[in-house]
Amino acid sequence: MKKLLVTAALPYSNGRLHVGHIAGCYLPADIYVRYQRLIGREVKFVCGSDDHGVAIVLTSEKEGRTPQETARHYHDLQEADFRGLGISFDTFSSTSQNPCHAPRSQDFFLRLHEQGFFEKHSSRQFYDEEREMFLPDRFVTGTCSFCGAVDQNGDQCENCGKVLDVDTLRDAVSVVSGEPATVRETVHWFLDLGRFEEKVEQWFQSAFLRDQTRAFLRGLLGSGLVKRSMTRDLSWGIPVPLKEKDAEGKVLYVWFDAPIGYISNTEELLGSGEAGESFEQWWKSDDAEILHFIGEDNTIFHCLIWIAMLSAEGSYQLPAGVVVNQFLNIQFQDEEEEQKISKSRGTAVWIGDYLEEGGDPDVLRYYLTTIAPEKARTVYKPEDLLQKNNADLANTLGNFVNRVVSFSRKYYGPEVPACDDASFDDIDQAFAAHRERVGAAVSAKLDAHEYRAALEEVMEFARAGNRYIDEKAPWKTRKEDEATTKRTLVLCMRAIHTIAVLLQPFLPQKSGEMLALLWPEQASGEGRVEKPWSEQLNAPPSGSPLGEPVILFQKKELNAE
Ligand code: B3M
Ligand code: ZN
Repeated sequence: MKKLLVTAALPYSNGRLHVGHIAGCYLPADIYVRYQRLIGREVKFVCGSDDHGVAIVLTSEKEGRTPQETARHYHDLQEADFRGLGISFDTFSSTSQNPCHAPRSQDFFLRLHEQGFFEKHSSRQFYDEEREMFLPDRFVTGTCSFCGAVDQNGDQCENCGKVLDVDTLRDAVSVVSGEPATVRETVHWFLDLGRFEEKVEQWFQSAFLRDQTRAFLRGLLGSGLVKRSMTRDLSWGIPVPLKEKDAEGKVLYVWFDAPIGYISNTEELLGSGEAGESFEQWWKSDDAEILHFIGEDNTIFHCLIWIAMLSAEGSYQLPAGVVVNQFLNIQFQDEEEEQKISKSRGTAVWIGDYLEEGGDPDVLRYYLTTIAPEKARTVYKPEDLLQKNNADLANTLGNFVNRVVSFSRKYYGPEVPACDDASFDDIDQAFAAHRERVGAAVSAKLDAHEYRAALEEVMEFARAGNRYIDEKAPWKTRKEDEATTKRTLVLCMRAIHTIAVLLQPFLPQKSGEMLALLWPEQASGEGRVEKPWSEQLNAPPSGSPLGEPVILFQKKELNAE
């Protein structure tokens, strides 16, 4: 098994994180990473904030900070949110604070420059006459001429995904002054993506991509790749590393330096070789593979531009796949239609608020996985979260666990009772057989990046456990048939153990509590047990002490309509 480097998109450090970010790429990446660690794979999970670009400059102006202060401020808030949700990065660095990042990015730029991959030429860009500045990317808004969507920026249409520039963004207005934007000539360094079409096409054949990502890229490849400027007229960013006059005052395009952050953050984490381990053993070695997790709006940048950049640079390996989620919309109880999650329209559910209000991280992880936008856009409904907390987590899972352990402790003492495996009846057999297969079913779904379906396999087994105990009714058999009653309870305990092992990637805390309850002897430290995936079919033997039952999931009051 190759080593695995997983990256999750570097969030812009100009705002807090909301549920859409988490559902988009951080949670699926974390689930996959935890699963891979449990099956014994060597994994590095790399992320960090994306600190450059116009977005950070605009927020800084609005909030009265310098760009560096803005980047630090939001980096720290984001890091706390990720920690609160149990997102298990090996590093959450920052493109403006990681000392490896600027040199690594400039080196990358120079490698392309030396090989003659840049074309320097003058092009027309939006300009703000009043503020005397060029208006790259998000400094302008206007209407997308492809699909007619209003309020789009000068880089990409959020609605149709097309690239926007002076020719395709209509009625452009400067975000800085509010005045209509003019157009002026300026010199930039362009990468002709068309030169890499074959390379991208080859990569596209063998990489892991979901169907809708493939279809989207097919369309773009079909209409031909264009030249894109890799530099910007901006004061915040990484200086273009060329001595010539034209390069003065110019910085690397944020989408040029940001993905290089995956490399430089690995470099910062592992060093460059002097101390033994090196980032190159992950980025330039056959025994490692790389997997990116992103949201749909980042597809072009990762699957076309980044692949072209890496192919041009030539020394790094291409990613084995890019796992792309679609957008998560939101719908509040009193509203008829779902809408986009938006900070300005106040339709975001912030992670910081959720955690501060005492929200359980595993409950949010659970809910977001059940609505994961893997194939199409899906909708977050606050009521739905409460409802699933009550029905799935508190009832199907929590009650089941509690019923079994409390009942067994009450009548047979604080240890796992005896069980004669030779006397299974048909119902026992069927339930035990389900347990034998559920692990492989969950693995197969996780291997295919179908997180939602993987979790559903576990929950389906938990529901089967509820049906099993209802059918066997140990509260009835207790009086006349102790052996059968004990067998029922033990089979349930084995099932709970299996469920707990399989839930580890999804609900890291709650699964640990379940394992500690069932088999406290194996719990290490503060009740934290990490069971290898292969132990799903192990279970505490008869005579093994049980923990004290706890309420795993609190029921939540549903708001009346
Ligand atoms: N910062 C876009 C975003 O936050 C961008 C991702 C960079 S990944 C290299 O949506
Ligand atoms: Zn559009």
